[in-house]
Amino acid sequence: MKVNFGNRKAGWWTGLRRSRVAAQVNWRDCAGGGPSVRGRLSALGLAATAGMLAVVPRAAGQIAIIDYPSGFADQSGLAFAGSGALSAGKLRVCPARYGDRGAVWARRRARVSAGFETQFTFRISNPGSTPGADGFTFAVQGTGLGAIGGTGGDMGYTGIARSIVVEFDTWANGDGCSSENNNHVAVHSRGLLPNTTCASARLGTANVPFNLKDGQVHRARVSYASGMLRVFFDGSSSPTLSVAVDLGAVNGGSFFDSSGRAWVGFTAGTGGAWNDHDVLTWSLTESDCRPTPRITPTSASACVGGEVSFGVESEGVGPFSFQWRRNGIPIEPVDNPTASSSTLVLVEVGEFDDGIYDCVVTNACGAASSNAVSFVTCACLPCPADFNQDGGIDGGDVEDFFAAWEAGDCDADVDADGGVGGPDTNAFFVAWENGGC
Ligand SMILES: [Ca+2]
Ligand SMILES: [Ca+2]
Ligand SMILES: [Ca+2]
Repeated sequence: MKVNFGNRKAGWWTGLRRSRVAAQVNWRDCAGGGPSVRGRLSALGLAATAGMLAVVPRAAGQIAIIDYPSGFADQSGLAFAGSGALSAGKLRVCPARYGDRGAVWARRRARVSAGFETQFTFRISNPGSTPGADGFTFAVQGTGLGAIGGTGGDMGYTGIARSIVVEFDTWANGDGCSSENNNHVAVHSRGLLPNTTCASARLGTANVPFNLKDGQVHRARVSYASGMLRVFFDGSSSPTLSVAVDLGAVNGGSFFDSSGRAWVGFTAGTGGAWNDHDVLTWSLTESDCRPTPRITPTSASACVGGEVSFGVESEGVGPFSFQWRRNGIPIEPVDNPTASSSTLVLVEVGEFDDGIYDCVVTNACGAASSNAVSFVTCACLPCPADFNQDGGIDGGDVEDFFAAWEAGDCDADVDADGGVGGPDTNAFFVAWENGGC
């Protein structure tokens, strides 16, 4: 290596050194001793923050998929069966007339397998000269939008295979089926087999603390979480009925599709006595069961030619698939086979690898992106005195060193401690004044 002492300007760099040290103090004050990658990423026009990417990590919680908070003016998302119909902005699931039945289903299937919550207001009214009958159900089924069951005490659901219902029963049939009394709530399912109001399908039952067919508007809430189906009334936080049931394996069978979804809606029936069975508002949220990917470490650097790896971990139900991205652009597995695995490995790294990385993780519930992490390559010069690597040691090296140092570029990490700070200037000048490495 040629050492060019001729270009050294005694005194010039000493003053520069003092001013740069002062600048360094300010930098550390402002940046709080931030990571060495900051400067390089800034030069790339990037910021090491998660918000930079178009897709942000998801928040755990519920996804609203059915939302009719003030009626059903728009019925495009609904399917009707039997005598189910829209009536003045309400769902008239079954009208007040002799021997009828009806059903209304949301056209969009709900992913109820991982948990859901639904709320609806209902009114059972207009009995005419009869005592009023027979009741209605909130139903979950894997049969189809045309699903409809029997009339009368069958409440529009007896006969629907692959279904589970919460029945609101207003008539004591006295035939061993739906016969508890004329004011109860119960859960019925036979898994893949056709459902029935009879005891063979009864998973739980309870009396309702008010008169279901009093002609007033009532609110029901049905939740399913952690293997427990619960029914609440009129804003109460105490469930009227709680039933332990695995919706994915009732009688050993599942009525979900491969994504854990099923149709949800209402059925109702009338017989020798009748009511209007109306649903006035309805909402349903499904539990967000997408992955929750998290990458560690959140930033990394490596010497040019070195290797680095990022791992992503995710809670939720597998199996998972992975797609790593650099600066928001998917990395093709043909270019890097680890881009479709849980650990991204970058080998023989160079500045072309610098950037922001994240990973999109997908399971049966959908896709979610991880936090964003930053990566930058560092020169890790074997001879930092010749900072610009032109073969000579002179003022040009001082200038280039301080340009990198001010930018926080990890190339200026001369003492190789992982950060860019005051000790690096000392380390640089020790090497530079010695005129070699
Ligand atoms: Ca009944
Ligand atoms: Ca040089
Ligand atoms: Ca350093």
